[in-house]
Amino acid sequence: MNKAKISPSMMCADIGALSETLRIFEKNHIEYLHIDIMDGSFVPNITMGTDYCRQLRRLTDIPLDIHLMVENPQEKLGWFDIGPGDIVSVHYEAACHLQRTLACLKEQGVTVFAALNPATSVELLRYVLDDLDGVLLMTVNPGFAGQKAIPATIEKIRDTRLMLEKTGHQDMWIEVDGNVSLENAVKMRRAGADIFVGGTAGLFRDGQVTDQSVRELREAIQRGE
Ligand code: S6P
Ligand code: MG
Repeated sequence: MNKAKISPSMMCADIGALSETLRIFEKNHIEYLHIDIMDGSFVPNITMGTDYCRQLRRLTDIPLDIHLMVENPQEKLGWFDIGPGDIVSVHYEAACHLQRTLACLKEQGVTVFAALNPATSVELLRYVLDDLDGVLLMTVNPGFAGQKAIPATIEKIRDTRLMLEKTGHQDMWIEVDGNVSLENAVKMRRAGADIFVGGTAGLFRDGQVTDQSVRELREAIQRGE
């Protein structure tokens, strides 16, 4: 089992309290910052972009976990200031030539993940597993924070972990994104997840993150071990 990590969803963070929020993350050894890049086309919403990533980089040393929800991701990879230590996730459903896109990311030295919508089978990644460091499983349909998790995604985490073990990729990461509440975090960890995106359900429960909300999420994850 990989060591569990938390990746707070920055679209849920209070923009007026960004510096304080980052200091709380640093103090609590938060491992990544999850940044949702939405283009209004692949998903019905528009969120953060390249400048936001650049500014965050200036404010903290916490590595970025960039979740690209955009059409034609390959042509946009060069827009981001990314490098070793950062995670970049590309959606299977958005990349026409997924293997080529993943290889391109690898050349940039980043940690490469493929993201899957809830309805997409993990079997579809079987022939690109060697090009991946991890899989990002959406447990809600991408586009918005504050949704309810789709129950079948717990079974999907289990199936993914099983497939990784069977194919000799047991060290690969499984990231879960969507409604990672304290209750769901236990089940997700038990099913085999390693990286937990903390949003309105788990980390920003009262709109703000606190030492206590980080601690409670870590404890919930640990209860699943
Ligand atoms: C959704 C996006 C996610 C959300 C996160 C919010 O499209 O990819 O990263 O920001 O899931 O978390 P929560 O706890 O509000 O569902
Ligand atoms: Mg996300």
